[in-house]
Amino acid sequence: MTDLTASATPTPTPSTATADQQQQTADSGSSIPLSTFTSTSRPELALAAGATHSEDQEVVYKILYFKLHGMAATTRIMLALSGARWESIYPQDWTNEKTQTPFGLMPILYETHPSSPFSSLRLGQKQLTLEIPESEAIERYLARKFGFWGRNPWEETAIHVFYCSSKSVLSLYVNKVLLAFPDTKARELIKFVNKEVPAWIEQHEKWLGKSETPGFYVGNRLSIADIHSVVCLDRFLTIPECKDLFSPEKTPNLFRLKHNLETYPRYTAWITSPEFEAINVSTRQRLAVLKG
Ligand SMILES: N[C@@H](CCC(=O)N[C@@H](CS)C(=O)NCC(=O)O)C(=O)O
Repeated sequence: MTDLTASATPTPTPSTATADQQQQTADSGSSIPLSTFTSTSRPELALAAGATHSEDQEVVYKILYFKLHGMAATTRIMLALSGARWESIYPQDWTNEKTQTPFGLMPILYETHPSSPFSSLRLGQKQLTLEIPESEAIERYLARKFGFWGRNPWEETAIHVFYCSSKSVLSLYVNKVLLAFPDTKARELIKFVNKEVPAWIEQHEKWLGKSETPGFYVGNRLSIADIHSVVCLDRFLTIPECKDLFSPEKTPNLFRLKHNLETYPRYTAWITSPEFEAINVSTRQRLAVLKG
């Protein structure tokens, strides 16, 4: 996807480093951790990834992305809901930092395991940082880890269907509308508002209307489908041309989903935090530029 960034201030980062130097970088605060995706042994990575949230409370997560909601919104919400130690980190000099990331794109999740008793490998002695690129891989990884995924193949599939559907409609908005050439933007927006959003609403309302527990896509547990659809709904509510499509009367089930998520104190704490508000402000500024 095209760069949705605002510009950032330069800070040089070393281009080659030993594992220990990499770890120092991870600990130094301002710079992003250096890449371990292809440089660390597979058993170590698998072991770290397999640790459940409750097994290793000392794990620290960092999510690297621009100071925008964009492709990090759902990940940040899952991290906030999980109760894990986490922080958002932002590029300081993306042009240089980009070359040290797996695909030169964000978001990237860094999961640092400090010295940990459960491992017979290096984790026993040293900390290890797991690096995961690709937004969908990150989201699905965290959904599994934090229990926002299904408990059987049918639940997983239902969750996946609605999660993917919300991902598709959001990426249509970004790619077809926001990033359209100026002469086609207005036409693409009308098509999006008249066709794509109503189709999304119809299927999601229908499914949610038949939920065993109102306010959830599946069962009575929060899932990545619930979270991502609320991200989607919140985004649509900021598009003036979309606003009339939504209301508690017209789309009661999507609003129920949103209100249900708002009953989770950790979620509310995140969306009312100063950092969330700062991300709101820069997202609004960026969208204003892209809308033209
Ligand atoms: N397939 C990737 C796409 C990520 C992507 O396009 N990221 C953009 C920001 S939304 C980016 O990092 N742009 C910076 C650049 O291209 O240098 C994912 O889902 O994570």
